[in-house]
Amino acid sequence: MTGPVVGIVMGSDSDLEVMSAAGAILDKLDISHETRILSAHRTPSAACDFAANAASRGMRVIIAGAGLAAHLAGAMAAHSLLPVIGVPLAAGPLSGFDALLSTVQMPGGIPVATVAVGKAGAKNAGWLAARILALGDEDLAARLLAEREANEASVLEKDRKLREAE
Ligand code: RP5
Repeated sequence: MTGPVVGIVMGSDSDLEVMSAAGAILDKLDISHETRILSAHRTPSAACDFAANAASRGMRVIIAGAGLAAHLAGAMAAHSLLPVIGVPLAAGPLSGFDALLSTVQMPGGIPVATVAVGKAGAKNAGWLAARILALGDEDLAARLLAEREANEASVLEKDRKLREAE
């Protein structure tokens, strides 16, 4: 049995509702994943261990979501050579702007691919992880293409219905 190829980590259980959108995209594309609550600040050793062991456990991408002073994605990138996708979350009075800057403003050499704040970002983290994995997986690339075509058809259908109703 093969293990999860994507690790989804988040700083708190309060992030779970938004971050579950990343897992939903991976489920749709039949990509195995593991979800963990790990904090760069509250559980630094466990977060470090997860990142350090992810590649040897068979993971190929890490998605990390956190709010406030969001250092989780950076901590993942510091302790692993896997591609890390950071999802800034709106968890306080600054509505995610704090987490956006904390996640995106990484020093040179320790990259974090940062997506949008909140649920759109969580979804795109799933899609981006799939695109990375699809580089070495033709079947997954075909599933991604089919999903994009279905999405296009669905929007065009909504447009057609709207015009019909006018
Ligand atoms: C961050 O602090 C977490 O990622 C979360 O977004 C935020 C608030 O956490 P809780 O106080 O709700 O546990 O570390």
